[in-house]
Amino acid sequence: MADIEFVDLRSDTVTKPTPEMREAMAEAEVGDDVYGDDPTVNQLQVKAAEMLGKEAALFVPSGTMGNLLALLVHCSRGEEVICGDKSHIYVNEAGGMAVVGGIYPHPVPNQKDGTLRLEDIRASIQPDDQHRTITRLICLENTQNACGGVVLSVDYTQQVGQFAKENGLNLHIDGARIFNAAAALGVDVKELVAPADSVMFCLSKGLSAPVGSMLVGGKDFIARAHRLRKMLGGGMRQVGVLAAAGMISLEKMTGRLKQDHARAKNLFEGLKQVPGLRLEAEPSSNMVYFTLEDQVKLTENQIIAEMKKHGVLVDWSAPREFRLVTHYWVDDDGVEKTVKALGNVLK
Ligand code: TLP
Repeated sequence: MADIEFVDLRSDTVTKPTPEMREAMAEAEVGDDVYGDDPTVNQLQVKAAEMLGKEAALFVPSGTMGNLLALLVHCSRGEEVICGDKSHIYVNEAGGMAVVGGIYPHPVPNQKDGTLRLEDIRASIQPDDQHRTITRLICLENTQNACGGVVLSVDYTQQVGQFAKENGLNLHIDGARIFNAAAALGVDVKELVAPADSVMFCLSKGLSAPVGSMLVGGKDFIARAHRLRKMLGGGMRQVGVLAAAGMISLEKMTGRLKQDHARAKNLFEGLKQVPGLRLEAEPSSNMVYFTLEDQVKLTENQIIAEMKKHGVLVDWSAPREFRLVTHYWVDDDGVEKTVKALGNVLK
């Protein structure tokens, strides 16, 4: 399967298009998408909305832009979003909501299982007081990347959705890996995102498209996001060449994510046997996190360099902590090779 030299576990963002995608990209019918003339983009948007059970969808260049558009539509300047303190929108999007939108993030602690406690959300809602900002939105992340790629359940999402409604707030889901979450739970993705007003998910990452994410929601919400996408420079013209790969992501790749999760479990079991590594909870999706025990004297960068010599690319996620991510281009041999290589490097 893999035609690559390295086993690349740095992220699922490194996935290259599959041979079928490359063929579809070469043959894609295209048109100027700013005129609404690209049939492949139009088809992808209809398909994405239908799969997630929402009215409309918009093809965007990246997950970061999709999340930013959602925040800009839901909140005006001086308004607030309640989000996890480990969420990608809070930590890893260059403060876009504040920089571009004047939107104020109100972080609450992500629990180990990725959830935000309802009591914490409740306590974060601003009172109606001229001194305060105005709370507008709750944002959840599923799977929750920095908590170990953990999966938020249907039940929990419903509770937060219900809570949001009762308090006049909207709910956005950063579902960069929502299909991984649905696969791990064994549910239709529609059911998982039903309580959300908007969802962003990535076609790149585990679904292997080279570029692109989708923002889904109600018709009016998407119409407003469409205008803002143009403002941010995300009107992409003959972009059916990318949407064609995205169609394969939705039609063919969503059904195979369980294989990546099984490989993550095998990797976790293998790495548990490697002295010097501390592994905690078994992975629930495609991410394996581990911490270096004090006995390991190598630095993170030395480990990265040594692993590269063994043909394996890894990356650290925090001091003394690594995150390894399985995806379409990591097969069983790749998992075995990684465990062996780490054993040798840490010997
Ligand atoms: N995540 C990347 C890095 O930015 C950390 C990764 O390697 O995991 N939401 C979530 C939950 C994400 O994990 C990411 C990317 C994004 C949004 C942003 O997507 P892109 O990279 O397409 O802007």
